[in-house]
Amino acid sequence: MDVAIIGGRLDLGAGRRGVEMGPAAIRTAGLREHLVRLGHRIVADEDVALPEGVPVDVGDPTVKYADAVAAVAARLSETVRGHLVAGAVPVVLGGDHSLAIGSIAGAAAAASGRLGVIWIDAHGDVNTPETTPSGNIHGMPLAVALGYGDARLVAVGGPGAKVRPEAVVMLGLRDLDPGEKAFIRRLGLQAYTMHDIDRYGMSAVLERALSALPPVEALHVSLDLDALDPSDAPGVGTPVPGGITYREAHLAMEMLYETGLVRSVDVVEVNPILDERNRTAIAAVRLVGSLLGDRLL
Ligand code: Z70
Ligand code: MN
Ligand code: MN
Ligand code: MN
Repeated sequence: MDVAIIGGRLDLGAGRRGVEMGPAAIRTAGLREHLVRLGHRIVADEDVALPEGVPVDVGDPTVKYADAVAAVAARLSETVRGHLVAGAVPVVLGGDHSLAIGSIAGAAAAASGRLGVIWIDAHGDVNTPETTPSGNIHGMPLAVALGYGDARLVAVGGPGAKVRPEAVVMLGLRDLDPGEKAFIRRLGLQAYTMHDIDRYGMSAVLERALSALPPVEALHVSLDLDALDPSDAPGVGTPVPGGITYREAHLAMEMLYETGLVRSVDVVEVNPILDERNRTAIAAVRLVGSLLGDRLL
């Protein structure tokens, strides 16, 4: 496969700093070398950051730094769309999860609207300015992709929703705000919590989730490293106990690869300041490998 590595140097969507160094940590953990070893061709390795001249203002406290986040997301959207049209798989390194506003917009544009999104996260990231407890945009990107929230964010990469509710799968949930629970129920999203994974197993949960998806042209996999258990991925801003194991995460990546539909990827929320010996970034590298076809035998 042709792979484009895109560093998303953004932390304004998160409540704490440091996550803008995630791309450097993941590169240092050997992403390029690992993908080359697997037989892929790296066709680009670049960064997307805040355009010069865009003021960094908190602004509305219910949607902090929205102008700056929208500016980065708009750039990322174009970058992702460009690589997809050229036949490469964009791998977006975060950075905070608000980057997914841009990557999903770009992926949707390239899939002519027939996009599926697999959101792997401890959190729902479906808050809106009306429901957010923090004002942090990294708690909102999936709602934005579905067409809900701040107009500046929803407009990134073109007007309106980028994915339909039926084409979304959420996996690994264990820390949802009250407004997020209501949102998930109202839209009827396929949402699998840790309860489901413990009860039925990752394999059965993912099989069911994939078989319930409508026909899609492409899958975008958005992996927040805080979906993993903090014992396997300590370097994240909001560790939540009781998460997906390293083994379950790899199984999920392998099963997603087997669909043959994965066209774009986010690996986000890696915060090297909070990590131990870059373990979380190393896990991220191995997981991207599994998602792009690494086989044990
Ligand atoms: C909470 C909020 C969050 C991380 C997403 C948490 C948001 N639901 N935190 N990803 N790491 O503030 O909206
Ligand atoms: Mn947070
Ligand atoms: Mn997230
Ligand atoms: Mn999260």
